[in-house]
Amino acid sequence: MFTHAICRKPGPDFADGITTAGLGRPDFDRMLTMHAAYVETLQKLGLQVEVLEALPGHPDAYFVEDAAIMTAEVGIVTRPGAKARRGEEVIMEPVIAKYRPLKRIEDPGTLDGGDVLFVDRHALIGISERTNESGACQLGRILEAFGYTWRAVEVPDGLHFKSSVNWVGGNTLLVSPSFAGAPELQSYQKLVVPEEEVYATNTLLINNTLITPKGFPKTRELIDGLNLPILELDCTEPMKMDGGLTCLSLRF
Ligand code: CIR
Repeated sequence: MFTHAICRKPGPDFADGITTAGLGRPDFDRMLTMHAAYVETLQKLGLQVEVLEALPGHPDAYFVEDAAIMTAEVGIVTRPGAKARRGEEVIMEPVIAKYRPLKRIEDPGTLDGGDVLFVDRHALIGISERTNESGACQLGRILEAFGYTWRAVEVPDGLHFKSSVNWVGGNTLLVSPSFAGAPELQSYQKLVVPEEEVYATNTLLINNTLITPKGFPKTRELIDGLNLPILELDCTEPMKMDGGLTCLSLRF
């Protein structure tokens, strides 16, 4: 059960963050409205949410998930794979230290939280453009010490592992077509989202409720079959910045 979340407000410079989406420049007011709706949704699900102020000079810092990882036992300060995002982790350190003892990913490791998917006490760690083998192994060793198991998974496309694979309860993953046959994911049941809706694989499971992006009817049909409560949120602005529902919070 998650009881807490940490989010950060997007700043007026958020549109200067890294993006490959090619969906046009996002709108600040719409982004703020969406972010507020996201925070409110987490609160309605019973989470106590710490909302940090925007961080000028770090346009992607509201994607808090990448700079830290929280578990029930430990907080891990990451080492973001994009040079432009370095420094966010240093600023997150005192924030997560209020809640958990700290560990750190060290050079030469790089790791973004967007590449780390927990399925109960098993971590799937994507090796991507942002996360390297060293980062994955360092995290794996930290987690092993607390009784978690883990394995690395190659990310052939998309920004992060969780841009394409997310846990939707039980033994089931919501995956993009690229991961439908992934050998590392063989033991899971998979719901495969059609190519044109890959963005919606970034669906977030919070205490048995699914939060999914609005406007992806085929994905909605797939997850309706899980018989869990589903909430839809408008994600058009974070989508323009390559971000989604999981990146906008740390849950623990
Ligand atoms: C970036 O490229 O780093 C940001 N514009 C988007 C980060 C999204 N984070 C995530 O998927 N965990």
